Amino acid sequence: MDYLTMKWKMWYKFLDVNNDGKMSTADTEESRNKFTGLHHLVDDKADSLGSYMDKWWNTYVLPASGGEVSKDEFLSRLSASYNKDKTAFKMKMEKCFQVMSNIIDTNKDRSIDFKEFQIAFYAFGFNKPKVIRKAFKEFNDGNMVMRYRDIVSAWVQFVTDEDRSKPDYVQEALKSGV
Ligand SMILES: [Ca+2]
Ligand SMILES: [Ca+2]
Repeated sequence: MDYLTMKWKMWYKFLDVNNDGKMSTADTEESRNKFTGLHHLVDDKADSLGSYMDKWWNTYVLPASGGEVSKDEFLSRLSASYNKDKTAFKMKMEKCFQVMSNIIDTNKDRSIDFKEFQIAFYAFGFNKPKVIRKAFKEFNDGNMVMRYRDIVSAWVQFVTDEDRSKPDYVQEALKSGV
């Protein structure tokens, strides 16, 4: 459990996009603006992707009403949900990263290319080009694009797997840069 809690703390830090020490709607806004700006999305496309992104935040990491969540609240919420029903927790996290994959796949070809991958990290305030490049290579096994299911399974492993003997790519990447 300690290992998982440590990874959830890293996730919290990653989600604190503006680095003010707490996760809140300000992070939702910051990530949405960075994401639409870096992809040069305008008008309807920016609005619709922006609203998907807001919905992701309010469904999976913030309370439905928005607001803010302290690190302690975030950890206790995750651990309560995890301990109540591990299978349900895992399914929820699968949905969480499936929805996110769909958002970051801006050209909608059902795969994530390097540009989409990089902008997704930048949108969350993770500005480490070398780490991102390395993660992309490790993740995708030398292909030019990544499949949703590889991204989803890596993130699901990061947030649900207690086994510290398995290599954890997301943890490795975040460790060297959050
Ligand atoms: Ca913040
Ligand atoms: Ca794509």
